[in-house]
Amino acid sequence: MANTNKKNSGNIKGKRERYSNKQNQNKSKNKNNKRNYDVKAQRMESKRIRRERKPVEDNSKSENSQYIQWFPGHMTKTKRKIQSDLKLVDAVAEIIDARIPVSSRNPDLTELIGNKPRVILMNKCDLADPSSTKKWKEYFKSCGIRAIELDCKSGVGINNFVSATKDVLSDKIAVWQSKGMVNRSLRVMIVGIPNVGKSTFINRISKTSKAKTEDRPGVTRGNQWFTLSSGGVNIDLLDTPGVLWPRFDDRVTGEMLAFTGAVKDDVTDSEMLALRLIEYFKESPPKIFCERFDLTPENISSMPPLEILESVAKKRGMLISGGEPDTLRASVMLLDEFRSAKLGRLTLELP
Ligand SMILES: Nc1nc2c(ncn2[C@@H]2O[C@H](COP(=O)(O)OP(=O)(O)OP(=O)(O)O)[C@@H](O)[C@H]2O)c(=O)[nH]1
Ligand SMILES: [Mg+2]
Repeated sequence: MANTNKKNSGNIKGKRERYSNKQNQNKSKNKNNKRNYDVKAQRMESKRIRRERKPVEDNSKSENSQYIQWFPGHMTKTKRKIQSDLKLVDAVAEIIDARIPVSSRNPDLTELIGNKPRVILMNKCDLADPSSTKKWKEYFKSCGIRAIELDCKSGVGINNFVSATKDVLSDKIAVWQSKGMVNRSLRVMIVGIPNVGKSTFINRISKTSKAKTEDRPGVTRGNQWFTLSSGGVNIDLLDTPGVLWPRFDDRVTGEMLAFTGAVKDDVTDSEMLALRLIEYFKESPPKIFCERFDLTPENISSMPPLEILESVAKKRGMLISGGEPDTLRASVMLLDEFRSAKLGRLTLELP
């Protein structure tokens, strides 16, 4: 801890300068970065997802780089396995994070899934802003995509899964019935980015704890079948490891995935990440954030993010030798509080 404090104190001035340089650099990039997420047909989705995340200049080699990337070797293997197992399933359930419905959709998966009937499960709704979730649900509906809201922690919305899956498989089910296959199981592959709740969903719907879950990305390491019965229907669910894609199309996507815990914390700089989160808060300061740290919306819009972070550290008594605010500890705490919705139920991306 002493080492961390020393390092922290020595770096604060440098960080301040680096951060303000980076902010200036990014101002113009952010304009170009504005995403226009307007998918009209499911067929062309993956291409659109890529196109709509406009690529920005690669700054990954610059000193102030926060271009987050995480694509360990096992994800390449997982993609291959998903591709080969797709022929075994009738439908795919793509689990996304209700707080970041754009960034939590892996364009590579969308491409792999192709025309396979698919349901989108907007999970972690308990952490997202309810009115934004409603807008997303309407948005997906307008695109002809079946999407349901889920909170796998409490089980809210779980009962809608079977009816949604039956809906997208209605043609196939009619064919099976005409052939007298009345009790045929529905085979569904569960896919999504890491840590989004795929295994938790399987445990919740099967009322067991057979699938391993943990609050960190990369827990499930291989495809695994689970057989269950729900709402009088036999279902075979295939749990898969979370997959990201080899190169995020822009800086924002990496940040969103890091804010929500889909990317390993080891590959990110907590302070830079917390400062970026504070920047997002500037647009519309969350009420609970203001209350928790004795800040007003006016403070938040006028103060530089680093000053806000310092005031958060002071408010929590997080100081290093010499009375300087411990911005590293405050950053870790802030990200943790965002992830657990202690700063309120916040959705970072709107349709
Ligand atoms: N608040 C909240 N937490 C959830 C929800 N669903 C899952 N979680 C938590 O999210 C964390 C990750 O869940 P997992 O089920 O392991 O996620 P996964 O998608 O299987 O992750 P990988 O196997 O690593 O790809 C766990 O701590 C879960 O308790 C939800 O709806 N709400
Ligand atoms: Mg898992």
